[in-house]
Amino acid sequence: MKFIDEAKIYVKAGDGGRGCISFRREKFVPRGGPDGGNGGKGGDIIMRASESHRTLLDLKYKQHHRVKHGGHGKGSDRTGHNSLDIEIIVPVGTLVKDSETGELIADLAVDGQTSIVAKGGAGGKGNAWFATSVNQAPRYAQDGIKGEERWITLELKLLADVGIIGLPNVGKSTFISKVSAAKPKIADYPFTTLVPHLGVVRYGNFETFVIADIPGLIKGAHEGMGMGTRFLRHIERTSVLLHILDISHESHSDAWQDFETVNRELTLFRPSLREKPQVVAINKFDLPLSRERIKKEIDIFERNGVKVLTFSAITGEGIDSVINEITRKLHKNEVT
Ligand SMILES: Nc1nc2c(ncn2[C@@H]2O[C@H](COP(=O)(O)OP(=O)(O)OP(=O)(O)O)[C@@H](O)[C@H]2O)c(=O)[nH]1
Ligand SMILES: [Mg+2]
Repeated sequence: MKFIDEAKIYVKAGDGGRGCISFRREKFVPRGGPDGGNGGKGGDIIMRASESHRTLLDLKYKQHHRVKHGGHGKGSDRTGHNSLDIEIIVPVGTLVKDSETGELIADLAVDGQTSIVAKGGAGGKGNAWFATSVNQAPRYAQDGIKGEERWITLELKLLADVGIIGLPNVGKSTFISKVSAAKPKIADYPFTTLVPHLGVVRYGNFETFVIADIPGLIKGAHEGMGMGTRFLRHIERTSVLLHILDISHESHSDAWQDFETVNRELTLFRPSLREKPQVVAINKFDLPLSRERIKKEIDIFERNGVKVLTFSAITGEGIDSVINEITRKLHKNEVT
């Protein structure tokens, strides 16, 4: 399924039905009183978050959403019927904004949560409603109120506790596939991962956290290099980042520089992302070249006051310590 995390749609709620002007006509009643019924209410447009939806793809194909107007009032005091609401299902984590003003209408962060994004108009009153002792035969009725209409922008920001960051090819997807049931594509070339993937990690007795694997970042990503930085929004709601590094390839310069490159892109995208606690870990520790170089690399990080772990996403060595460090930081975040 295609992963779409942005959409712009037009919503128009139902207009209220017209009130009716009518007078009773019955046998043997020469001048019957007013009996024009009220118009029915126009239906609302409601947005509902659902765990069963993962993308905004449906809304790319259907951009206009209109609700029918409420039924018009009729004679014999008959009220027009209310028109039915329309429900638009979106993935959990969808932000709804007014396209014109940018105002946040709703943050649908919980399964089943709903928000009315366009309110239907009330029906107009029929002439029967206006009858009083001094005006027993009013010859007027109201039109229904117009239903709200607007363009809205939907932005999906996945909900995860932990986000994995790093240069391309460092083993981010291999890690998530090892620790969760998520199965993103893994390959020995950069930019294998094109869209975010979520995985649920089980640890301790019955505890879990959600981790997000995103495309790799490179220098200049904020200017659109590589995959750019737009997918970084999907880790904006995380509380901890796992920063994976790789020192195994021949041409590798130094891990500290890679670490700084990725962090700089985070800062340029949004400074608050750089402030999230990071667990820093060097992958591919099964490879001799990685082991050979490790001491020098760790020294540099230590001098800069950054703790570094080592692991191998393929053999599994060191993965437990990485998970422990992540959960320690997650729990620390909860307390403070
Ligand atoms: N030897 C070894 N190879 C690994 C390890 N982890 C990942 N790899 C290999 O590194 C390559 C890249 O792995 P991916 O998991 O696709 O890397 P990624 O960081 O998700 O890459 P992008 O999605 O392109 O950013 C693949 O060929 C993996 O098999 C490891 O622990 N040891
Ligand atoms: Mg990947």
